[in-house]
Amino acid sequence: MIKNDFIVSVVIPAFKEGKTIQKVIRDLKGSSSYDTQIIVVDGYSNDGTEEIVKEENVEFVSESRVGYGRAIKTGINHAKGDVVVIIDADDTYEAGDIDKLVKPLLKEEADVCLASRLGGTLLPGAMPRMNLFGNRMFTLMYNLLYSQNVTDTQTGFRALTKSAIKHLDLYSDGMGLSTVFLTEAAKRGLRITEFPTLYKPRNNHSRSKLNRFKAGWEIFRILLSGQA
Ligand SMILES: Nc1nc2c(ncn2[C@@H]2O[C@H](COP(=O)(O)OP(=O)(O)OP(=O)(O)O)[C@@H](O)[C@H]2O)c(=O)[nH]1
Ligand SMILES: [Mg+2]
Repeated sequence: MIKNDFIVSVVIPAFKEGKTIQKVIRDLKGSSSYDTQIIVVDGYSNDGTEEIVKEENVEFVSESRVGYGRAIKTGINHAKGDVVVIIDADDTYEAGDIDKLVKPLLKEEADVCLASRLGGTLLPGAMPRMNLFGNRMFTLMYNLLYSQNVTDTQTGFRALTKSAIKHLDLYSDGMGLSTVFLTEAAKRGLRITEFPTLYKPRNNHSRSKLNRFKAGWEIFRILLSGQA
C-alpha cells in the first residue's frame, strides 16, 4: 500500500560544490513524487553555495565540524521525514532516481536501499580505477563477513527509513559512515536492497574531497571491527 501522507527528507552534504548544487536540488524537486524536505549541510563553502541554496528555498544548515559523515549526521538531526535519502552535491549521481530509492522502503519491502553504480553504469571518467578496485574489495569483504549480497557498498546515494536509523550506532564522522550504515544495518537484521543507477564524472572545475587512503583504511577497520 502506498501511503500519501509520507515525507521524504533529503540530506545533501556539501563542501564547495557551488557549481553543481543547484542542479542537484532542481533534479530532486523535479522528480520526487513525495512531499520532500531538502536539507543542505554546508561546511562553510564560501563559494556561493549558501546563496544558491537559499534562492532554491530549501533548508540550509551550516556545519563547522569537518567530515562527510559529520555533515550527514547533522542533516539527519534536522530530518522530519519517514525516509531519509542521502545524495552528494557534486551532481555525479542520477538524482532523478529518487523515487526508485524510496519505493522499496515505502512499500515496507526493505529498510535500506542503495543506488548501485557498480551494478549499474559507470560513465567514462566517473570513478578512478583505484576507487573501483577498493570498492569491489570492500564490497566483497562486506558480503562475506555480513552475509549480504550488495554490489556497491560505497555509493553515496542511499535511503534509510527513519525508524531504522534510530537503531544504528553512527560512529563515523568521515567517509566511513557509508560503510557504518551497512555494517550496523546487517548487525541489526535490517533488510537491504538496491537498484542499478548511473554514475557521472565530476564537473571539470570541482574537486573531490575524498582522501582515498585515509578513507580506505577507515573502511577496512570498520568492516573488521564492526562485525557482528
Ligand atoms: N559539509 C561537508 N560536506 C562534505 C565534507 N566532505 C565532503 N563533503 C561533501 O560530501 C559529498 C561527498 O564528497 P565527494 O568529494 O564527492 O566524495 P566522493 O563522492 O567519494 O568522491 P568523488 O567520486 O571524487 O566525487 C560531496 O557533496 C562533498 O561536497 C565536509 O567535510 N563537510
Ligand atoms: Mg562525489
